[in-house]
Amino acid sequence: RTKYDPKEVEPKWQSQWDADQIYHASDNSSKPNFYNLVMFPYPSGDLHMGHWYNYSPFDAYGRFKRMQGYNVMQPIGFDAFGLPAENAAIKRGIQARTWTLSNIDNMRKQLRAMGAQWDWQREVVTCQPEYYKWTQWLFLQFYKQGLAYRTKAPANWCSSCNTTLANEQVLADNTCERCGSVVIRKEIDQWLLKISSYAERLLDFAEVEDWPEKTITMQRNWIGRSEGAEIRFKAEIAGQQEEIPVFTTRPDTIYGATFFVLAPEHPWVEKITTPEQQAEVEAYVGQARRMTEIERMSSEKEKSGVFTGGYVTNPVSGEKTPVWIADYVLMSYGAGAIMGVPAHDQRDFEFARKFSITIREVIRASDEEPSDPTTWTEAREALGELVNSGPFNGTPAAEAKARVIDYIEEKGIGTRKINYRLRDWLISRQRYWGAPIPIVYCPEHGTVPVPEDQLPVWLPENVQFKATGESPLRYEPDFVNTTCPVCGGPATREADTMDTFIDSSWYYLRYADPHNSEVPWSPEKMQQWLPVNQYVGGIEHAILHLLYARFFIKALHDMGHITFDEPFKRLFHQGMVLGADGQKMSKSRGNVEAPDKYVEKYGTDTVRCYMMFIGPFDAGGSFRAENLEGIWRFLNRVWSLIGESWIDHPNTVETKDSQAIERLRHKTIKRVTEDLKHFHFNTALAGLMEFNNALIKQQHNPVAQSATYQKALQTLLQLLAPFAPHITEELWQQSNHKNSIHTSEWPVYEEELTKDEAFTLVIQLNGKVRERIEVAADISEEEVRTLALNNPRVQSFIGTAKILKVIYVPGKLVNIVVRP
Ligand code: ANZ
Repeated sequence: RTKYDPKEVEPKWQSQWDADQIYHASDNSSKPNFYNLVMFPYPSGDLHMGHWYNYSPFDAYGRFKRMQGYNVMQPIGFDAFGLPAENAAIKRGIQARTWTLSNIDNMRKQLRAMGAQWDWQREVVTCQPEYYKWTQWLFLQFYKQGLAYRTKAPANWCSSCNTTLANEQVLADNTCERCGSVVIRKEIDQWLLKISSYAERLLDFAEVEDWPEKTITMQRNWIGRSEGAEIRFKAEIAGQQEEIPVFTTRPDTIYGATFFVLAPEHPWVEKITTPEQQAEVEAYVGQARRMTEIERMSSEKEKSGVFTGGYVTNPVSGEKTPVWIADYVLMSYGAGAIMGVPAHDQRDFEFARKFSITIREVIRASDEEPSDPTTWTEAREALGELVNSGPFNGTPAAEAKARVIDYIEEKGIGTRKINYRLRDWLISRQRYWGAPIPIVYCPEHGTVPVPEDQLPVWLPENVQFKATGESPLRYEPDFVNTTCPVCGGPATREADTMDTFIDSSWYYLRYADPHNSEVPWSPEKMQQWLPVNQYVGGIEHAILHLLYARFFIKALHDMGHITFDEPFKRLFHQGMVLGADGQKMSKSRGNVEAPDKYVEKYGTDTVRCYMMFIGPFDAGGSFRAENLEGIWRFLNRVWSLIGESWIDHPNTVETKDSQAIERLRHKTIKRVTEDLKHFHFNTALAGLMEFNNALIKQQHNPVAQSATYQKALQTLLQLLAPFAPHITEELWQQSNHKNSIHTSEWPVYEEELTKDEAFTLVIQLNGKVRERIEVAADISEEEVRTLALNNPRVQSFIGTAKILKVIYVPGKLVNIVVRP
């Protein structure tokens, strides 16, 4: 009998599977299609522990679905644009393309070595012109719909990376996600996608089948819907009657608005400020510019602000209200101005206390005595009724909001309004390694989209990198200088490239039709494969990638390019694989483990199974190299069990143990099937280990000669196949199977046989049947005695009689002999 040698077994089957193309998903299968998707990797150069942790269980799931009879598509590709390639180009003088493609080559090898069922014919690489041509095409579709627009906007600017950053790339401490430098604000012409116009639609998850609740909540909070009103305050400026709107979620508190605040960047600041206050106001505006929104909004920060000298009139109460500027009011939210209601808003309360502004209570609980608000320590969120509110006095708080809104709409001084925190998506990057934005600027015709038949706008090679803060493409005359598609006159190209989140917003569509050169995808392929049945990836993508992808799908749906409305039916987030010390793996902690050396030592199957055994897939766990031994021994035991026990021509002698083995087989099928359905890989493996142990126990007993036992061995291999695809394939084919185990049918179980065996125990008293009860098959004599003697019916027959003896006939009856 040969030793288990993964080095021999694994490459052999990997080439065989490739040659037989068993993992290629046909577009025309009679089986139902199942699209199993995992977030594609960035081609950093190496598959790390996290990839293995993510991909092994994901692949096991896909294999399970295939064996269950689905035509599974499980593609892989590379998210190949982005900063690291460009940084390599700058630092080491390597072409970004060369760096990227050689990393991809290496990672392809590693991905193959993993033995996952990748459908390589569908590979997608986002930096290839065949792909980014369609990324550009998509941009043009958004542009045509008015969903892509260019504007001067304050951008997060990292002086070290020399680029703008999306809000999401700025960390909470206002530093750059990539390099850690402080991020500043800068006004610059940029392209944005109007995701904000999809805010309401994106809040709706009705079409989603199974998404983690926490991810839905994160997206909803990120979108940040607020219901309230826009109310226009009146101002007299240079003798003119003007109106300045505020956004408030609490119109019911309008009588408590004792001051008014403009964001420092608000266009009215200049106009409303009196000459006496001008110097102070200007100094404050300058100071606010140097701060981030996050710093400005911090509740820790002491309130600051300056009086402008100007006043506005409250349109409901008619009260003359002083106008301040303060940095806690942001220009980018609502109307960029607020009515300050210190009695009921904590920030306003702090502001009013600091600057001795009147605090007027306008909502009071009915059982509360009036009190002096200057003695309060914080704003009150009382539920009660309106007070100090003129004609609204006595209105219950619950109704007040709607009543005031009705009133202001009637009077034409404001409107109901829903506001969202979600900002438009800034997609311009002043960077080289991305898809060029397909726009041309003509002195005559302004902004002109590149005609679709001229795509792709090629990304040139050998560009010069200069630290200018502008895209390197701006300094490539061959790229920048072009002709206007409208008039043919000299024109210049947009030099910025697109955010790579655009690439990843649609790659899963392309997998369905990867080689189509006419259209980005055909409607038939969409029909066949989309939406994605199962998506697996990290929770860190809960709001960025996953929200952008949903936005893309909804917009494309509305444009008529696709018929579905949600990209991913089911979503699962894997946990994180930690170092042996329970800490996140990181270079600085020195606890990083490279999977390759363990693959080298134990083989892929052991590493895969170990990844799944670490802990619940959604919880993650610690990677402890010494624990690989346990899995290695398990696979070796499977190897020798099958090798020694499989009989070519069983003489099918069943024994008294056959039934127990058959029951355990059904139980195990049920357990593993249910566990795999719910991504409980670790407990499924535990079930397989128990099954294996039970079979080993009987290995040298007569039952091992039975057909039942042989069938159990076969089931063990099949159930283990998704976890350890190579060893099971080897043993399967050694055992005279002609086809791959991975295309065999998943074993089915009978519910009846998964239950513990039971029989009806007859209880007699002096030979007369007095009771029948159901008991477990393996019940002991001791238990039978206790059950029989404590049975209430039996006891009533015994009464005060003396028990002489209890006779048990196993599996049948118990007779109690008594003397009256
Ligand atoms: C008066 C008021 C009274 C408010 C009260 C709250 C409580 P959310 O829920 O986040 O949408 N606000 C409006 N625009 C702002 C801006 N640009 N910068 C800073 N704060 C702004 O918050 C809406 C509330 O935040 C609005 O309702 C407004 O304060 C403030 F008892 O108006 B409120």
